[in-house]
Amino acid sequence: MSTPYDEMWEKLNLDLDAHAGLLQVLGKFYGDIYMSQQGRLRGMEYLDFVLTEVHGLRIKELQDAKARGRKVIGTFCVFVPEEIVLAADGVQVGLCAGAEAGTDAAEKILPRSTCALIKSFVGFKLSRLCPYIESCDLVVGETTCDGKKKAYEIFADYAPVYVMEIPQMKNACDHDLWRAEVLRFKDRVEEVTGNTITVAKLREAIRLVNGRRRVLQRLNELRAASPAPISGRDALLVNQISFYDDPVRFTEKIGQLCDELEEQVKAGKGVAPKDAPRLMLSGCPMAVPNWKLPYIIESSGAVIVGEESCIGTRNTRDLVDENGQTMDELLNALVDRTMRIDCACFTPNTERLDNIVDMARGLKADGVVHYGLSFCTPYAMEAFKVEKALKSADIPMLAIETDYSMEDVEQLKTRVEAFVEMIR
Ligand code: BJ8
Repeated sequence: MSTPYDEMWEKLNLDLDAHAGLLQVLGKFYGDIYMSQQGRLRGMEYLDFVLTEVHGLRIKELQDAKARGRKVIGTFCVFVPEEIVLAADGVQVGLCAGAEAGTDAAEKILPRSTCALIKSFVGFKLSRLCPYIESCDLVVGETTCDGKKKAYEIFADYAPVYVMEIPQMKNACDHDLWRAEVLRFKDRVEEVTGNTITVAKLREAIRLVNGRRRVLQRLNELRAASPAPISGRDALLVNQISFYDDPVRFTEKIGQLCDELEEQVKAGKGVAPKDAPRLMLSGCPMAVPNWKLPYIIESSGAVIVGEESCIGTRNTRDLVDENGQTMDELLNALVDRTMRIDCACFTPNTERLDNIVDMARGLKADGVVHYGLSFCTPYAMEAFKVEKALKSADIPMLAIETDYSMEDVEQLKTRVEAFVEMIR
């Protein structure tokens, strides 16, 4: 079936047949997991629309922006400072992928024992399935886990890759290293976009991205209410779309969604019964369309009230100080915020343990599901410490390791249902 976007996708060199197959599967998956929910909020219609148009209208917007001279920069990690890209009048898009399509192609150039997130973005590129990657003027990698770091070396044969060095510790010398990297990135972004970043432009970009973080903080705070006013699936979708959508429009729309949520909370209404077990997710990021585990959890009678993840609060918890008057002060503020990110790639990473316990208590979570992608060593290792910290706080934890395939759905269901029953 032809669509109004076929010509655009063809120009982007997508494999049209494989891409049509992907969209068909995505549509069915979305229908089953999202549209089957009862009593959904009005504000979610916007998110449904964005998701339906995620490879259509949004890509058209990116192409139009490119035609006007703006550059598109793709990223895989919340360490990459979007504020710099926006201050240079660029557009930043998240490229992490959460689908199994393309895995076979990826496994021809990567070991099978690579996490699904990495295989997915490499597979999307090799199979010509992702219009975001194909729209990028620059793809920014980073030295976080070993898998990503080495995958970018291979990926550089297929896309214009630039890699930022992320420190592994948080001492003064690591701050200096990261500051130097942020400066190097600023130079590269200015070169790619042809625009000079001024103090005024950077401050404006910081305010814009902070605005988006604030609205997501507001959403997260509303989820502390009982009964839970929004499903975990819908909240995850909001976080996922924050990496693709226009930041101004997204902030406005999510503000409206929060207004609606506030009304729900005032009226004592929720999406699940008041006594439904409240679970929090913690661990690896869940990129679009990775909705498998949230669906299993919420189909077992529990409700998800928070995501301690980069596609969740790890990306929105801290704001950048907006008061800097000079370029130095603003860049220092950017560096300070990013150095508070508690990714498991850091050692030691004790602040993550405190943050998880605080978050679980703040959201009145009855339990935590720790989510690790198979072959992700940093999060798998840290799961043991997380469990210990939660145990001291009397909060039970279930550790799940999985990938993007559907093979283990029944097994996961059994484990999640047993955990939910235990909590009840
Ligand atoms: S700051 S979490 S976005 S690196 S799941 S690819 S760690 S093997 S995604 Fe991440 Fe930045 Fe950290 Fe956040 Fe490696 Fe693990 Fe795969 Fe991962």
